Amino acid sequence: MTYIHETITRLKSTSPAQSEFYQAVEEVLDSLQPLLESNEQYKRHAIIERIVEPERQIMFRVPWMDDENNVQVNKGYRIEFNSALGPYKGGLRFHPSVNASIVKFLGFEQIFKNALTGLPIGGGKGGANFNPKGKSDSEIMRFCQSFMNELYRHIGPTTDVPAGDIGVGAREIGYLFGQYKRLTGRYDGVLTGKSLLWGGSLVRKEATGYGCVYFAQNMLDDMGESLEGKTCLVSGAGNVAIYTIEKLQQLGAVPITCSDSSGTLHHPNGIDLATLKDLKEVRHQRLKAYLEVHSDAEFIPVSDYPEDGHAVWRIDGQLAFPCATQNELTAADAEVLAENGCLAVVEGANMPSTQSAVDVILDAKIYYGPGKAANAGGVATSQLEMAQNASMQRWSFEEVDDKLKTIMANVYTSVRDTALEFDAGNNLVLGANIAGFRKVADAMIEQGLV
Ligand code: NDP
Ligand code: 2IT
Repeated sequence: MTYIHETITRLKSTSPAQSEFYQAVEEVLDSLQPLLESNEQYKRHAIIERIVEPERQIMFRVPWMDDENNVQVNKGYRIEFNSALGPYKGGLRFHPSVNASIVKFLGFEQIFKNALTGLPIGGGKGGANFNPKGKSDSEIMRFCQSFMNELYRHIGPTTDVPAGDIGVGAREIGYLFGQYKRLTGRYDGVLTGKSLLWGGSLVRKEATGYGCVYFAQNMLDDMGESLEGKTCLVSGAGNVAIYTIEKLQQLGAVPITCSDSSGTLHHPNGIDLATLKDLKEVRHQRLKAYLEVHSDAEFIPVSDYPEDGHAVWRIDGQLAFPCATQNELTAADAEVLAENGCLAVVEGANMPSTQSAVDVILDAKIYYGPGKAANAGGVATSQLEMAQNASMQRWSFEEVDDKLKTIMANVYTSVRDTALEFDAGNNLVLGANIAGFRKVADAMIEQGLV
C-alpha cells in the first residue's frame, strides 16, 4: 500500500500534471501487491522505481505551413518507455488532446500489453497535439513530413518501430514512411500498419478489432456462453470500432451502436457496416449522415448525453466494447450496464473505463477484459508485420489471422491463469498486470541495472 502512495507522490512531484499517467500507474501497482509481497527480488532490484520512469522521452517542435501559407507549430512526442523485451513498439496518436500525460499513460500500458503478446517487443508511444479534422490532404502530408524530419533520427527497425493510433491510419503511415525513406535512403520495416502495396501485412488493419472479439470469444467460452445472437454496444467509429463490429457480425453477434466525437448512433436492427465504412473510411463524414440511409436509426448528439457519462452505455445491450478513447466509460455508465444485465465489458480502446468504473464492473461480477489484454491483437500483428519485413516474406490472410487467433487465445489464457494463481477469481485486471509485469521485470533483472 505505502509503496503505491510513495510512487504516486514521487511522480506527482517529479512529473507534475500527468493525471492519466498516474491513473495507469496506480492501476498496475494496485494489482501487483500480491506479487510484490511474495517476491522480494522486485523490491531489491528497484523495479517499480525504474519501470515507471521512461528510458527516454523525446519532445520536439513540429513546424508546418497550412494551405493559407500560415506557419503552424505543434508539439511532437516519442516516449521510449521500456526495451527489456525488444525494440520500443507502439503507435503514434494525432489528436488535439495529446500531451505528455496522455503519451506516457499510453506508453506505460504498452509495456505490459506487448509483454502479454509473448512477442519480443518493448513499449513506446508517440504523437502530436495536431488536429487532423478539417485538414486538407496536403496539410496532412506536410505535417507528417515535418514530424518525421525530427523523428527519423530516433527510430529504426531494431530500435523503435512506431505505428498508428487515433488520427494516424494508412494515409499518415504512408507520408511518414515516404519521408523516412527520403531522409535515410533506407527501405526499412521502421513503421507498421503500412499499405499492402509496399510492405504492409494482411490483417494488420483489422487486427485490433478482430483480436478484441477473439478475446471476447475466449472469455465467453469460459462462461459457457457464446457471441451468437448477443446484442453488442460498441463505442467509436474508427479503425478499432469498425473491425470489432465486422468480426462481431461474422461471428453471429448483433452490434447496435457506434459513436464519434459528435454523438452516438443507435440502430436497433444492427449496424449496417457497409454504410458505416463508406461514411468513415471513404467519405470521412460525421455519424449523423448514417440516418440519410437508415431512417429507422437514432442519433444522440453529445449535447444530449447524461452529465455523468456517455449515451452509448445507457442503451440496453448484453456485451460492451469501448473502442474510442480513454475514460469514456464512467462509474455511472457501469452501473447502468450492470442494471441492464450486461455480461461482459471488453476494451478495444486504451484505458476507456475510469478507475471507479472498473470497480463497479468488478463488483457487479461483469466479466471484464482490460484493454492491455483485449486490444493486444493490433500490436501483435504489427510484430508479425515486422517479422515478414525482416525475412522479406509475405504471409497469406489466413496465416496471419490464424496466428492472431492463437496469440489472443494465449493472452486470454495467461491472464486468466495468472488471476487464478493469485486467488483473484476472474479478475483479469490483476491477471493482466501481473502476467505482463512479471515478464518485463524478470528480463530487467537479468539485464542488470540499466
Ligand atoms: P481512430 O482515429 O481510427 O478512431 C477513433 C474513434 O474514436 C473515432 O470515432 C473518434 O471520433 C473517437 N474519439 C477519439 N477521441 C475521442 C474523444 N476524445 N471523444 C469522443 N470520441 C473520440 O482510432 P483507433 O480506432 O485506432 O483507436 C481507438 C482506440 O483504440 C484508442 O484508444 C487507441 O489507443 C486504441 N487502440 C488502437 C489500436 C490500433 O491498432 N489502431 C491498437 C490498440 C488500441 P472522431 O473521429 O469524431 O474524433
Ligand atoms: O495501442 C496500441 O497497441 C496501438 N496503437 C498499436 C501499436 C502498434 O505498434 O501496432
